Amino acid sequence: MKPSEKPQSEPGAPDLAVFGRSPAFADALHVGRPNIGDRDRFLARLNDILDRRWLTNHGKYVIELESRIAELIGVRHCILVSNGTVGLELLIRALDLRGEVIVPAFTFVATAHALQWQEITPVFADIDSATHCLDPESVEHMITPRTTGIIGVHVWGRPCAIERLTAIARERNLKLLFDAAHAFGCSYGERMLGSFGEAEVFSFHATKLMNTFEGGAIVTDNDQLAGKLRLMHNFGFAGYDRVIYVGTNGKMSEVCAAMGLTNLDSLEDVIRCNEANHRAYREQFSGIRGLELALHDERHRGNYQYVVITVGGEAALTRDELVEVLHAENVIARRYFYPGVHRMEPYRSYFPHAHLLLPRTERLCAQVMVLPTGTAVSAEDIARIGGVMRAALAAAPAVRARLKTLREQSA
Ligand code: T4K
Repeated sequence: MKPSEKPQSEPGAPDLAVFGRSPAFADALHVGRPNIGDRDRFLARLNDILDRRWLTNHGKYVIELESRIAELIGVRHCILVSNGTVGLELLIRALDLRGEVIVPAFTFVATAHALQWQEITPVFADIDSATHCLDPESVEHMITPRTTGIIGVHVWGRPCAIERLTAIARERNLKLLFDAAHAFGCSYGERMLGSFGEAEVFSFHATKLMNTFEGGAIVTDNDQLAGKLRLMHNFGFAGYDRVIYVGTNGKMSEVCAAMGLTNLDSLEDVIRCNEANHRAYREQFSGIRGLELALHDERHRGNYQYVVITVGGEAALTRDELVEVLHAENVIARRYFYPGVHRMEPYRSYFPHAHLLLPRTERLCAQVMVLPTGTAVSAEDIARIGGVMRAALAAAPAVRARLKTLREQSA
């Protein structure tokens, strides 16, 4: 509902914006508001960049950030790139993947696009309803003679079934890589995510736990692969006037690396803030029938960057109804990853029956909503969001009828 379509307030109606009350928030509360580190430190770095007139091409700040990330993850190589999608594209190409590659459909569309962009067919496997990550059994069912690899996605920063996927890849002679876009700062037991498979790719997009405005990183222990990736992300240059490989321009600029270093300095504070927000949401939603907050397994370290709620069949309102209620209150909840990559183009046209093979993905796509968190969201905001949700659920029949009327009026 747009603000111009604000309905008239009804006397005696629940205290909700869909009934014409003032929204709970004057300004929109977004999922993915950037976390921004110490401004003075960033500006000092920016001045240094300008003073030295070294703006990109593996400058001082890119080198420093690569070395700090490699150390944090516990790998030998980190190659910073212009964004996570380009990182995936480069890695897929460097590993010489072809034919078919198995991926989840419950992911951001970039995971599949990075394959399709190179005319490799993404084959969608189903997920485990408990972790929201690839189900190894479904992966096995999707393997054909044309399969060359598996891309696991650590959805919400929760680790994939790494051991089982590694065993499948080994047995079937497939390359295993991970889209770790959500998983910076997360671990699998004692070992950091980023250190598994052939290599892993982080995203440092503005909306991610740690941002470099736009950016990403490929991390690996494989020296040969790292060497190839370094050439590939810089046109194949191996020195002045010497191109020895086909490449593109996937480099990160100095200003992005300066932002990354600044944000890395405050990474632990951001994770602590996210964890506190996660706890606050947990308190708000505990005991509400049908609402389940996705938790982090205590055996692994989470970064808590996403607050993910599944709205089950027993809830008094559906996920979509709750999202409508929240949007009216200026809480811009997101339906990640609705409707599922298999239902987006071109995949929907290529594989019109894919949904029949992905029952758990289908269910989750209809149930998940992601709520605002990060350093821009306070405990008070979360209490207010909880209040809105409880008020809406308590008045579910009236809310449902009201939403129907509003939909009919705007049709
Ligand atoms: N693999 C996975 C599993 C991923 O989730 C992603 C990215 C990738 C690969 C690819 O990595 P990158 O190539 O992006 O590095 C967002 C992000 O654009 C995308 O990076 C992210 N995943 C995805 C989950 O979410 P959108 O289109 O849903 O949201 P967007 O960009 O409109 O931002 C969300 C909200 O955040 C906005 O409504 C407002 C707020 N926002 C956004 C920006 C950019 C701000 O407040 N400030 C900002 O600067 O995709």
